Amino acid sequence: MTTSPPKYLQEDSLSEECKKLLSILPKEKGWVGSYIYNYQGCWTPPRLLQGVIACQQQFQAEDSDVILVTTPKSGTTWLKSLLFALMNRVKHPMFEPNHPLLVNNPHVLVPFLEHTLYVDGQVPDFSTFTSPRLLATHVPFASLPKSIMDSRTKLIYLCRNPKDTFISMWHFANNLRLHHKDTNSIHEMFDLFCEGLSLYGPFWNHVLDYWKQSIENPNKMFFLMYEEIKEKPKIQLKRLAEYLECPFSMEEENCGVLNEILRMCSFENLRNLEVNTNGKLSTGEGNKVFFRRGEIGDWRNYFTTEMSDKLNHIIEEKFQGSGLKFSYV
Ligand code: PAP
Repeated sequence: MTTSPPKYLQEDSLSEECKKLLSILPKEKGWVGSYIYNYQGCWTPPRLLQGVIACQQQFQAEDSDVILVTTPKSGTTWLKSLLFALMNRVKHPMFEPNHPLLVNNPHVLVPFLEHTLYVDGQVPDFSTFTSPRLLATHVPFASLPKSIMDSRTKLIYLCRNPKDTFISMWHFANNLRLHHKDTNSIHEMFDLFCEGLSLYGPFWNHVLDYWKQSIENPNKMFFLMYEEIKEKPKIQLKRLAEYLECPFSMEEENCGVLNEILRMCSFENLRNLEVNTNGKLSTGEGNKVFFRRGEIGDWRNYFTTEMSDKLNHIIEEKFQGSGLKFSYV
């Protein structure tokens, strides 16, 4: 059982600068901590906001960086593992018995900028990183550190259909809330989600802003959905390799490297590893919370017809004319 919230949700020891900013930002009740604040159009808990600001002020992107951007609960852990395996397959061949993914949670191998590296507002130590650096973030497009767009850094964006995203988020929040006495009903959380009040919400703004960027600048931004990886994992992995300019050779294909990456990063395999069953992140969460069900369409087990209709209506309204379509909703 969790005894204290993960570090990025703790509200103590914030910098004076952050406290000053919080005092003037719009705030609303959060799902887990007491409040979330609207910074640059996006809802964020206080500690994460400190991380976002430190990252905006200090992060210097390198041309060779690869940054995974995701909406929370869209399959970040999965894509982190796939990208790590893909990009490090020369240094860490897939069939080696001590592959880092077998003994580390993907969040350790591919750290979040604002959740982990900059969460204390300090300059992190990048000296142990090898090039190309593989990093991650949940921040919306408007809040990306400037150097990311000014450099040749490549971005990969991942989202997931909003119904499954919501259910995954709701479960995750329930886990985090174990240390609180109160519980929030699914309906209460659902209404907040629909109003845009969720971690890094509004969900639709997050997705649409990156979607537009991916259309305008496909060499800089690769847009992907959880459902697309589930449906055609091999094709998506090959597309990612090509986008990152490290395509699979014929020999690798024949030797089963692709299949082995997909097998190693599969839900079943990662979930059952000792590190992901009993391990914990430095931010406090147990690794196992990142491996709940790993399926498309779990929302059907929770949504009423009214909830489904309401979200369909919002999706229709928000994404109309964008060319973006979610499947399995
Ligand atoms: P984060 O944004 O907090 O990092 P993230 O990894 O995006 O979390 O979301 C976790 C979801 O990805 C979980 O979905 P669920 O709640 O619907 O089950 C988790 O099960 C799923 N997931 C994690 N690893 C995998 C994987 N290897 N394959 C497929 N789904 C996965």
